[in-house]
Amino acid sequence: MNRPPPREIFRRATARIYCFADSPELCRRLLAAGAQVIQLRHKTASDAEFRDLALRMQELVRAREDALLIVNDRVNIALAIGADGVHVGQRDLDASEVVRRAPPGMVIGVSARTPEEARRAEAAGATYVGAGSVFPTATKADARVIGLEGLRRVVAAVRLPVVAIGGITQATVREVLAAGARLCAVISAVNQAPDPAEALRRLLAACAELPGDQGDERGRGGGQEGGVADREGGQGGRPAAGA
Ligand code: TZP
Ligand code: MG
Repeated sequence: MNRPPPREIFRRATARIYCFADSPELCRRLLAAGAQVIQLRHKTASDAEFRDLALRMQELVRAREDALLIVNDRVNIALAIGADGVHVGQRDLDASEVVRRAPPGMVIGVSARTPEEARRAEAAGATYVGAGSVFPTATKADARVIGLEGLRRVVAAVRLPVVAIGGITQATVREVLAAGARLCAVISAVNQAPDPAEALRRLLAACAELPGDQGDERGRGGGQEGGVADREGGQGGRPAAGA
């Protein structure tokens, strides 16, 4: 199999829900339901447990040409196992330091609540910006709500693809994409559903045929609803330091 570099897999992803898994079993089910971008997020595992989970989940996504695994927070583990990607918040390791240490092609996501944070992430060489919390959420205790307006401001501030996060559900996913998000990151509406795979399938169906879909040239060309022409390339054309 000729698996493209992770950044290319990220760029090409047509499934517009960014998923989360904390077990290989959930990862396998989400992949089967169509997930292409999956983050390993586990706040309480020891480093040894986390590394083991990451390796097992990595094996599952590496069997696929169109899916990738992003490691949350633990940059040292992500780098040590050669993960496809890593995601850091504003209080984690500085984005430019992550970019400097990362191998070429690795996806680097950085959380940003404001246009200023987003611009700094972009200047540091991030691949995407994670913006939120768009809506109130019970999943992250310290999340502050930026609303759709805050999301639009982040989208307008950078050329990077923006991954919206926070309280996104079946009822809101389309308006979040319409605000310019490239992907919607969804935790509870998938992972706490009675059947996470089915919940993901329904969300993916709700996103289908929106501007920004791969088959939709309007979206790629910057149509009314959140054009993404400039947001798909990430670091395209502009080599990031150390990348
Ligand atoms: N960052 C901002 S909001 C959030 C994170 C990790 C939690 C998102 O979870 P949910 O359940 O989709 O609101
Ligand atoms: Mg973090």
